[in-house]
Amino acid sequence: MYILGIDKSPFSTSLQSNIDPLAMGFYCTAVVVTALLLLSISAKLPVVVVVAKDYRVGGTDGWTFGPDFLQWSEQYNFTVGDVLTFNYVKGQHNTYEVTEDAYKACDGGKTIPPLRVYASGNDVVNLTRAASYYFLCNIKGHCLGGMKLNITVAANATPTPTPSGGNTPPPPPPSPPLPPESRGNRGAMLGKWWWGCAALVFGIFTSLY
Ligand SMILES: [Cu+2]
Repeated sequence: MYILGIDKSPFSTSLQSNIDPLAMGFYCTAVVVTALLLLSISAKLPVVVVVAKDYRVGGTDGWTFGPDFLQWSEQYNFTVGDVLTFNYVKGQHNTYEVTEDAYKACDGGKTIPPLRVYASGNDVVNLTRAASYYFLCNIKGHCLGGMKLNITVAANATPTPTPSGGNTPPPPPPSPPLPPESRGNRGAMLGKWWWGCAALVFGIFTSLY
C-alpha cells in the first residue's frame, strides 16, 4: 500500500487516496465499455455501416483488352449505391449500357438501341437499381474480343428497424453517498469511483436515448 498526496479523482479533490488512480481509471473504463456493449446488444442497435463502393472496371488495367471481365466481376458483390468507373484512353474504346439481348449479341445499336452511351474515357455509372446491368464496348470487334461486362446489383441491405420501446435497460443504481467518517479507506474510495462510473454511464445512456 502506498499513499498518494494527489488524488486524481474528479469526484474527490481533497482526499488522500490509498487506491492507485491508474488502476481505478482502467477499472472505470472497463465498466463503461462493458455497459456500452450490453446497451448496444440489448437495444439491438443497428451497427451497420453502409459504404458505397467505387469499382474501377477491370482493376488496374481498366476497360480495355486483356482483363477477363467475368472473372473481375465475380470478385465483388455489387449493391445499389455502388459506382462503376470505366477507365480507358478516350477514343480507343467506349461504354455502352445495353439490354441483355444486345449484350448476348454484342449489338451496340445495330438492331437494338443501347440504353446509355458513354465515351469520356472516365465513364462513371451509378448503380441505382437492384438489377442486372450489361455493358459492352461498341468499337468494331471489341465486344467479341471480350470487352463486355455483366453484373448483378443487389438491393442495399437495410437493417430492419426494431422497436426499442420498453427494451431500454434501466440505468445502473447509483451507490449511496458515503458518510464523511469513512473517507480515506479503500471501501469508501471504491464507492466514490463507482459513483463516478455510474454517473458517466448514466450520462452516456441519457445522451443516447
Ligand atoms: Cu473497345
